[in-house]
Amino acid sequence: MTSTVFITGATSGFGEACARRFAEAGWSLIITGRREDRLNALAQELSAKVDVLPLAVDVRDRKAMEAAIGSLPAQFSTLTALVNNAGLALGNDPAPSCDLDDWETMVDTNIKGLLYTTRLLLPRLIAHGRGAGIVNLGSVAGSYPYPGSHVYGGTKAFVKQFSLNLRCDLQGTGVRVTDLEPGMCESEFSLVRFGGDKARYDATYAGVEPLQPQDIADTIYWILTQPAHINVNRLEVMPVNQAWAGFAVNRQK
Ligand code: NDP
Ligand code: 8X3
Repeated sequence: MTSTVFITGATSGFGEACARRFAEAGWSLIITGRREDRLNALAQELSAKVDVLPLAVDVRDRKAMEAAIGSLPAQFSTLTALVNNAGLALGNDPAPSCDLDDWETMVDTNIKGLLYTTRLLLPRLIAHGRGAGIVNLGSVAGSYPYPGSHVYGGTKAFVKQFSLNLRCDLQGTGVRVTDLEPGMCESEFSLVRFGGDKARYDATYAGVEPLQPQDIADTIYWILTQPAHINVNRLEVMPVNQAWAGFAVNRQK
């Protein structure tokens, strides 16, 4: 039987690389994202190899998600895998000067969107049972604090704990859950974070040799194709040139 993966945020970065990686391995794809033109172009390209269903939907829109998932064709009554990838960071200014709308958008996308997708697809993953799996895109920002990470890091800490908690509730179903926690990876992520500022994007990655979306797609594919008795709980991946800084100490004059 052909395996099927549902990937959120497949219009760029990790999600797009993932769609290509799984198509290469012959999996059927359900791909989502808001930018319909990109989604349809990817679907058209990959449908030369595998079955692809594009769903142009905003993960923050609970009703639209319910409608899209509720009307999946019968062939998708079971799902092998879910990659909860859609997400974003907005800005990295200090908390007191942040826009509350940006904070809300991160919470709505990275937390609530991931929850809607997960809850709505759980019955199909459980129907597949043994060998099915969920990979949630957490981040090193969910474990290590840094200035300007505030809500973004907070959403990824939620994703980590939710993933571990979900594992407990899925005991006996055969469905695996992984929190994948990448460090710096070169993608549109930084263009989105810095409001399209290409100079800040370039400065972010300059001289680092950051991870590439293909690296993360290969890791996700590896996680989801482990033997059915193995659950990768959490996996941190960083570029060699990224590590941790020390504690910040404020010295009184
Ligand atoms: P990109 O900006 O390249 O891709 C983000 C994807 O999410 C796009 O396809 C975008 O599609 C989709 N998306 C964003 N908001 C929504 C929404 N409201 N509804 C539906 N889709 C949405 O970023 P990356 O590929 O780098 O990031 C993917 C995930 O990995 C994110 O969760 C990010 O937090 C996480 N991550 C990224 C790291 C990095 O350094 N790049 C490191 C660690 C984690 P569209 O705009 O078309 O809707
Ligand atoms: C994004 C990785 O290092 O920019 O999740 O916080 S980092």
